[in-house]
Amino acid sequence: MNLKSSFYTVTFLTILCLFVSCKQEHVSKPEGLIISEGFKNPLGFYDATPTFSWQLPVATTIKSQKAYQIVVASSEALLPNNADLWDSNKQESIQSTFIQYAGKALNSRQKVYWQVKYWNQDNVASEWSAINSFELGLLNNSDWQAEWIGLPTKEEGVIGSQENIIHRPQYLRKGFELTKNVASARLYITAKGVFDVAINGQDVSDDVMPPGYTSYKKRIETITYNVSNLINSGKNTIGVEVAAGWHSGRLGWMKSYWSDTESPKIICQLELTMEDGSKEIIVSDALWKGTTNGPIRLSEIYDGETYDANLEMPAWTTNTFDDKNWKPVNAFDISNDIKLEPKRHTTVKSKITLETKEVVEKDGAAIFDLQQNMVGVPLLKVPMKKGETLKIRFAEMLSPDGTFYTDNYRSAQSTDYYTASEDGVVEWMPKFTFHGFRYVELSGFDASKTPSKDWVTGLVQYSDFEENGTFTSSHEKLNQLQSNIVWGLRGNFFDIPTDCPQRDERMGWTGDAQVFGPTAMFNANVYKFWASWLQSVRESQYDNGGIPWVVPDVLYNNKVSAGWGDVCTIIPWKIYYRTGDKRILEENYETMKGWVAYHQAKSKKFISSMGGFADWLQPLPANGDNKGDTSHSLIGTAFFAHSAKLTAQTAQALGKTEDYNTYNQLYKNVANAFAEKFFDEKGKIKDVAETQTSYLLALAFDLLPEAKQANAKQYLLEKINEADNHLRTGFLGTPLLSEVLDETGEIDLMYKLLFNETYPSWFYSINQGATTIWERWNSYSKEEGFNPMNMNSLNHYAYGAIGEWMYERIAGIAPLEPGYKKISIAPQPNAPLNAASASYETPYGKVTSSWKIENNTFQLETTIPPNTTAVISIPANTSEALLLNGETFKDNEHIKLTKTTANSFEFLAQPGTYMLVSKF
Ligand code: RAM
Repeated sequence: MNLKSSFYTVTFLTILCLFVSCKQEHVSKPEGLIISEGFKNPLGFYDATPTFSWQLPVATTIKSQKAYQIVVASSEALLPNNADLWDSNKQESIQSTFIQYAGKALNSRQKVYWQVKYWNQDNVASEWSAINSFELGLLNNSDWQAEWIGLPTKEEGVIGSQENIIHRPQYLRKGFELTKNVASARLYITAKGVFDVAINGQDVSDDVMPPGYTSYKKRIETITYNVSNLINSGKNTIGVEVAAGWHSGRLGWMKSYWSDTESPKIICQLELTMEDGSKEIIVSDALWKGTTNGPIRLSEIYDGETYDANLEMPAWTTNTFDDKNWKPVNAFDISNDIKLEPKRHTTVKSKITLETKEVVEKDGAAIFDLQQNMVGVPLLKVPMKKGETLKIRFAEMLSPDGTFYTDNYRSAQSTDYYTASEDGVVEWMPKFTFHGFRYVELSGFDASKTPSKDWVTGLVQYSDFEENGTFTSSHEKLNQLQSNIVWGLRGNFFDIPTDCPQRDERMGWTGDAQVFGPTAMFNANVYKFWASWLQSVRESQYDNGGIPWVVPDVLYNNKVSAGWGDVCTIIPWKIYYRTGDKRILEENYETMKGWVAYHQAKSKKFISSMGGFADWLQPLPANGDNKGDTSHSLIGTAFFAHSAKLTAQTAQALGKTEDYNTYNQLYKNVANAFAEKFFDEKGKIKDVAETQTSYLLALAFDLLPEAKQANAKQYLLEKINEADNHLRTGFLGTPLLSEVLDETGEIDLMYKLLFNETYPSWFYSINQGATTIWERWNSYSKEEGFNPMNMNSLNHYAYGAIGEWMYERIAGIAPLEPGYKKISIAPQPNAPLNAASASYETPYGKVTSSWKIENNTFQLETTIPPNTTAVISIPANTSEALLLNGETFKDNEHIKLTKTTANSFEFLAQPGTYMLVSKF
């Protein structure tokens, strides 16, 4: 090569490099980094082998990922080039979610830093992401040097409203002295009960009723707090309040359980790293002191809280307080039977504030209306006279005469009391209880003052997750339904998924969870919430494979119900489909198999005799039974087949071919037996009651041979028609209505059912003033008042299961492949709607679908996130023009027309935003 040509070569290469690096500059760094089930930079993390996920930023240069590299190190300074824990190296892979950590083993307390970069579709590398971190909690019981401590409250012999033992809340404290300066401090803590902790007079956190509710006999969750800023060199004091909570309080209806409860206790370990690098540790032990003579006299989840300000102990969590009259606590070794594990989802917090909208005075009391049924506590700012007691009552609704409707709280007293120690405005909220209410009634306040709205504010409390899906439409009542669904979610995700949040129940009913789970996953970022509860489900499974009615199991009655226990196959599968994370399948696979074996044990020749709650609360049952009209055996057999099928699908996803064959064959055998036993050769129900739900189960779970299917569908339509085009379905049938009618092309009919205003229908309760989903289709009516049954929750999310169809089919956003790697945008417009839209945070980023009908055109605007593709389908008169972003549609690199029928266009779209307009 001569000088001149090498000059040209160098120049050419320089220009090329400039061009490439110029291009590289446009490939911005990954965003939205999370680990495992959706944690951002967590502290006290539970998972020593996490997965890593990130999102590609929205930019025209970024369509998809070709490769990635993750680096993990023990300090920030080592990143990205000297990762000492793990360097994945460049991996040719489109996967940007749930990549398994495969580096050095990580230990309790370890803080780990990580970063990721990716190569886009043109193999151009992005910049490195921001550095993220996670710090592990105490992963093993052997990490604990502390002991369980507490006072023997059981011996105090205080008896509650249902002859239950009341454990008075305890105040526990300990002073300690440090000679060196603290560089960093971690407090590891939990309770058999619920706790609140302060150090040197300052609250450690705003968590509500930690640690939350697990299968306490198997596992108690621990919480980690960064308390570096609260500890001084010299004297310090830590103080912990502990109340009965779920662990030692009244729960369920098992008297034997309440009377047998252990006195509440705490365990905590304050680990300090001093500035000189030395370590110190302060633990809960027999040297702590305690009292039950503090201001919280009583605290029960169902019954409420009683507070006496005369017993306040100012500054009891500071060094100046004298605890000479307090008693030494009892201390107990931790046992290995109960695992202490870092909490694997987020604690409950006060998330939303609701102002009072209206105040009325009645018989010397003041009633505050928040105009929204909610769950949490009131924040009170009320003028009082010294020595007077404020009585705080709650109700979800008022009776027509303006009095409180509390029959539906059943034995739950749900009443708080506050006794004032001086004249003036009292500011207070209960700490270790929660209520489900729209109305608050106060009596006992300073009668010389006129009640005003600012006396009561509602603090809405639920597990600290973010909402991540939205739905709205052109129809006010449909929007109210969406609002009711979301409020049902907020109200019943109080650390575990509950059936209802207000009466003497509030338990993790498995059937309710099973039907509402998928809708919850759209509305909120609740993967970790479900994964955590599923751990309790696994821990609660009976030895014979049965899954209890409620989880955690406090009924201890060894009873099982078809359609309830199936939560252990249905929810993991639904989560997998929505997230794409196979770990949820791995974790739950053995439980699924155990459950299917239980089904099998309850069946003869594949026909089930399991029984249970059946199509719970079906409206207008012929026999007046809460369990409805559908055959229990038919329901049990249908769920047997369905769980076998989901277990087969799981085996397939996990690459277990032999298991797949076994369970798939089992599903087919059960389905055949089902079709033979319950359907005649034409596909009509035989020998048992013909109900909407029996046809729905058969069709939704794919249990009929093709020859019978079409007819079965016709019989279903006849049943619906007989009911004047109204639903006749309870907990199990209702979620299947939309799925089956949609799949069989009966969109018109589904719209009819959804927009029905008369009983039974979703809008019926809205017409009666519902601001949440009700337990019964007719929990209340303007004509007839409250349903006479006191099992009548006005905040019961089960029928909110319709939400899934609203987002997936009315707005039209659904996964076509696990995790929304491939997305379906296929709205189903129909009268009376002329617009609807939804957005959803997929693991890859935000997807939106927003349509409206205007001047005989159908207009869809949709955004497809990076690293995904979408199949878009829109209704159209396809003989007329089609516009893309205002111009005549032409195939391009981003979007291609793949199919045209007489009344629809179908496209394959790459990431981006598209405005499609068709004649309609
Ligand atoms: C009631 C609740 C719950 C339901 C059970 C069968 O206690 O309504 O929602 O699952 O019954």
